[in-house]
Amino acid sequence: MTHRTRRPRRFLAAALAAVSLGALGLAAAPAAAQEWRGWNIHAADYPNGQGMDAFTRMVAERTNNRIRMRTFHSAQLGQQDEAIQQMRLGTIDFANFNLSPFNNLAPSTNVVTLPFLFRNVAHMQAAIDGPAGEAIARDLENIGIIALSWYDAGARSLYTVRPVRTPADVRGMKIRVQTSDLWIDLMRAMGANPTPLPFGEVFTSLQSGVIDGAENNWPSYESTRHFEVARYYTTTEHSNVPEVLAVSRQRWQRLNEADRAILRDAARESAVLQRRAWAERERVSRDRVVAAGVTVIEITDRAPWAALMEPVYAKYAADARLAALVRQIREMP
Ligand code: BDP
Repeated sequence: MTHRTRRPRRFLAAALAAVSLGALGLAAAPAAAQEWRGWNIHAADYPNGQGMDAFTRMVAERTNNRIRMRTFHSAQLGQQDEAIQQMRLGTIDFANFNLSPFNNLAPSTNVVTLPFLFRNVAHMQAAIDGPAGEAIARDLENIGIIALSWYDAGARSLYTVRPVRTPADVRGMKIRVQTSDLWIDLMRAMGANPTPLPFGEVFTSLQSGVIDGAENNWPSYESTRHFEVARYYTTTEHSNVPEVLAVSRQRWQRLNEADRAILRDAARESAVLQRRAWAERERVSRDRVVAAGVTVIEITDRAPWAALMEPVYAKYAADARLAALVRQIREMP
């Protein structure tokens, strides 16, 4: 009896709360007058920061400052996984993310993370600007994130405190990975002991011996100064996972078609710029670390490494939709 009478009251209270929240929302400053908050894990002068700053400049110009955006560089708004959550909640409005931290949330991002999938940068770009990008954009939209354009992130390789020349050398090493099941399995398949950690904790973890190494592209290895602690870079080039420039769905839903087109165009133009800056920065970063005395171990035959990756494909490219996408990517000219 009490149960029955209470229920409607509770419902009414919830409904009233929702109504007053709505009223609060309406009473707040109009969306157009607000400054959008953007997240970037890297420093402002990193190619991605340059791309994001160009994006926000173009949007401001083309909307006569109706849409004002500010990028908080150097992970000022938190580490990657928190930033993704914040973006889904709408407290971060735009961001540049690597696609691997979405592996457990957006299935098709696993495909572009897969080891030794792309033949070269052009192949990766054709896939992400084509079928892979379309699939990923759909999956990201389902979790509240609107993909606008794709940024380059080069090839990721191993770097360690002791030299690694063959897969046997990796055995038992504690290697940091991004938070992703695929990455954990990939590193296990290499024989390592995978350790998921936020990007911002890698330096101190290398220093204290919590990990023996990590894996990343030349610019990240250099800009984070990880090379000062992990002195061996082995060019395994095991993954070419690209990045996304994205807007929170909450913001996107409040934009009209004309503004959406402005954002999309600006994002695409910023990607052209980022990709150019990226190619240049890869060379610069490599030169810098070599000048600083890093030992680069060149892997010329990747077949023994790739051979270890079968279980990763068996697990992450088994689903019919993803298997078809992998096939389509492999068959691209
Ligand atoms: C860099 C990506 C960045 C990732 C980082 C990582 O640009 O988004 O957070 O790797 O490994 O290459 O965490």
